[in-house]
Amino acid sequence: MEAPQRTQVAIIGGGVAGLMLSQLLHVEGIDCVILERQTRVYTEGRIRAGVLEYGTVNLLRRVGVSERMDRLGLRHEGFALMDDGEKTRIPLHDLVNTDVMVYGQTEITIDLMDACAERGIPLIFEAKEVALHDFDSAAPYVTYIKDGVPQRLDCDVIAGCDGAHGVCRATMPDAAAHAVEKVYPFGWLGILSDVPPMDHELIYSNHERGFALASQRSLTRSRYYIQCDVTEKIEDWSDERIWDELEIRLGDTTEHRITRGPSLEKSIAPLRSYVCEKMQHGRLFLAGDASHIVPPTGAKGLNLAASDVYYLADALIAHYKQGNEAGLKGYTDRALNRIWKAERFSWSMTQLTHRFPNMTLFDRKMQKADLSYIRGSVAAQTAIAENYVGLPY
Ligand code: RFL
Ligand code: PHB
Repeated sequence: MEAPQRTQVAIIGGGVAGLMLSQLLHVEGIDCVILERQTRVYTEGRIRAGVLEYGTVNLLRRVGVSERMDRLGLRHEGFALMDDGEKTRIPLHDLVNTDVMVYGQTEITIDLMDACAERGIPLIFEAKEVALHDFDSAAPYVTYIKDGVPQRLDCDVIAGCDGAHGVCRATMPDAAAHAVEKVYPFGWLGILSDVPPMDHELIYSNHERGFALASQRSLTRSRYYIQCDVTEKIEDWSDERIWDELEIRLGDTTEHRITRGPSLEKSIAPLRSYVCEKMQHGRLFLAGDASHIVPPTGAKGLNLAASDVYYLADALIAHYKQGNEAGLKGYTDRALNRIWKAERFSWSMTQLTHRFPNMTLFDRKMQKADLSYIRGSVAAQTAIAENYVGLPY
């Protein structure tokens, strides 16, 4: 065992939650160390979110990590809901005077990792067998293996930012008893390709063959998804088969034409809603996917990770700067209040846009009526818009 290291906040997980938290603490002079299980190349290669709420954009600006995003990100003033080919645009900007930013999670991860390197924030890759100790005492510590050598990190607080399959929630006492879950009977098959997007805005389409989404990463890189069975194998989906299906579900007209190209990445992700309502115990605090999952339909996962760590950083700053413990005590309640609203929005967008197995005619009529109401009501569109751009925090 190497001599113990010491920091104020030990952050487990170098995804968006952990990296963003490190920056929020660093600008306030609070020390932290990030322990990440994977290599840098692996973490940068994961293709995930693409839509940033205004609050997430502002957080990146606040910590001074927005130069590339402000230069390369695309401001979107609206998006479309399509049902059996009939399109309804939700004009976000006109309705709530706010846009969203299309800028990939991969790029944010690169920007935040670069900022850690520039600012001297220790980010330790390939930290294996991370284990949490004594977090119900005033002297917690974390052990891990780096390059085959056992290490010990003493700290004041442990931030569990290690995603849905990490060690922190698994170590949280009683977490399972506080979990609320809904599993959806389908997944999303995603394809990334260097071709121009079919439209300048996102299109969420409800089609009789299932849901499809036309998204993008830039003016030359498209990201598409189709609803599929969770038992499907990605090997059975050639690029051509995916493009054929997208053309059917999204329509292919002279106005909106899908440009085909070779896939850079293809994967299938299951959809679920999950909340672990126990987000803290003693000196251990969970944030991001470590404590909740949303179906991607509302584009909320990464954005919730950002608002969680905003609340956690706020509480830690009050603790260190003013000796005020109220923020840390109230962290779970404050975070859950926003989490459940994002869960509701993601669930309702999923209900509205997907074809469920065993759906009855009544269920389908409800989708149709819902969309017809949205189409004719500024109030309904405004409710969607304010959730999509992100509720304030
Ligand atoms: P992450 O990104 O999973 O990061 C957790 C990190 O912890 C590491 N780790 C460990 N490190 C040390 N020791 C251990 N024992 C560890 N176990 C795990 C992992 O290697 C990893 O680096 O969680 P975080 O930071 O909470 O961020 C959450 C977001 O990544 C996630 O919510 C979003 O990607 C969800 N999501 C979307 N969110 C949006 O806001 N907008 C979107 O448009 C959007 N689209 C999506 C999505 C997720 C998708 N998939 C693949 C589920 C689209 C898809 C297809
Ligand atoms: C994406 O571009 O990956 C994306 C966009 C919007 C969503 C989900 C995913 O709702």
